[in-house]
Amino acid sequence: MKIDLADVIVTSPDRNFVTLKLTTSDGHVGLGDATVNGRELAVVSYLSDHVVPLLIGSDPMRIEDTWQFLYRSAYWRRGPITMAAIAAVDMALWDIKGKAAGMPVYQLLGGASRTGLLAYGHASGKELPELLDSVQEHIELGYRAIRIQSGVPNLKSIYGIASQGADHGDAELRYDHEPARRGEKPVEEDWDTRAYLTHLPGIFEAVRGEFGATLPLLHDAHHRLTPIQAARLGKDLEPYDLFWLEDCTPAENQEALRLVRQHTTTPLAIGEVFNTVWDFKDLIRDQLIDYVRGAVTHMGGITALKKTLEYAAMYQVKSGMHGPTDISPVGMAAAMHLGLAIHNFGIQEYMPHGARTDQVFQQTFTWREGLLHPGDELGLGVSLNVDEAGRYPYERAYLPYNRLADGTVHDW
Ligand code: KDG
Ligand code: MG
Repeated sequence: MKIDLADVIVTSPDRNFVTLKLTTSDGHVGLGDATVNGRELAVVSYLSDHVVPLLIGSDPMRIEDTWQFLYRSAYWRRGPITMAAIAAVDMALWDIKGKAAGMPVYQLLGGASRTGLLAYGHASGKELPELLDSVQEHIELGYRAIRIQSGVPNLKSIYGIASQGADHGDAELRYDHEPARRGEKPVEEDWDTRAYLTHLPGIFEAVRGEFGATLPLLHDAHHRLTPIQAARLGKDLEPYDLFWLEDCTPAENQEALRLVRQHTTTPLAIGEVFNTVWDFKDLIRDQLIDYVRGAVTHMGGITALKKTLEYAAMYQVKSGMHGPTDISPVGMAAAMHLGLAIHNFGIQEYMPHGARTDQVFQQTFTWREGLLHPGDELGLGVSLNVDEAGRYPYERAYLPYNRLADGTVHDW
């Protein structure tokens, strides 16, 4: 069997997605997700100009060898664009291997370690009543774990608040499901760490007061704090028993987490913007985190994230794979197959994709009683309707960015 065709497909049904489609000489099709939100065309070029010519004629069964070849032969290693491109190839090859073997991918990875994947959804509100309603809605939707994001007094617009979609002129779009805005320039938002740190503990107190002590609650600080601010937040949230505090500091400085860890027992999750095991290595070895947020799409594929999670398992660190809507249905399927198979699964982030996206990508996963399951179709279980994809050409879109009151650019 040889790889005959490699197509890079860009489609923008509800948002931009980059998908690699490999077709083999005996007719198997494999799909891989290569979406990097706001930088999609860079991955398109990396794949089309540099990777596709290397794949044509090669053996699709050699997943590990292809990964090592693409990673090492480029000489220039790591980075979000390179690793998303490698991830797409890797996913597509697992998809093909599953179809050729007559098995869903999770069977190739060792088989199911559980009946389904605990998933968390996003509750949010500009004000407390909107947030409490949103938590209730998520409970009714079947979520057994819920992320809590709240507006902050005097800040117009911040990451993670669903109803801000309407403020940005698109009532159909939940802002937390799609913070990237179509347009020529990124939207500017505002930030005030002091106001946030003062406000948030009261929000968690109110949520616990309304919904009780047992519901697992999560929160995303989205890289905006210094280590000592993050340490204070972790301590202040201890009475509310969080499942995790996510991305409390910018992810580049691994050492920052040591300071946070020394001060708080609030569990820590990090790594949605990480690309390789090297970004996680010290954090895992020194047990500075509890959950690995890496996505299959951004960590170089199933092959690489599986190894990272096996290393994490030695330190009782669990998976918490990134699953916003900018991970395509193909990337989500890969996450579900991997999460079902590994022993140290923790939780899966899950936001449903929009209706147009579901027309472009036919999915076979199930969502029952708060648990996801990738289904038992061969391979990853996702197919792509190329004609439907063609109806939605790429549209330039950027993630927002933050400025402080004095105009300084701040982490978003
Ligand atoms: O593209 C950026 C989003 O994926 C990110 O902002 C979402 O932080 C996020 C999360 O935890 O889902
Ligand atoms: Mg996050």
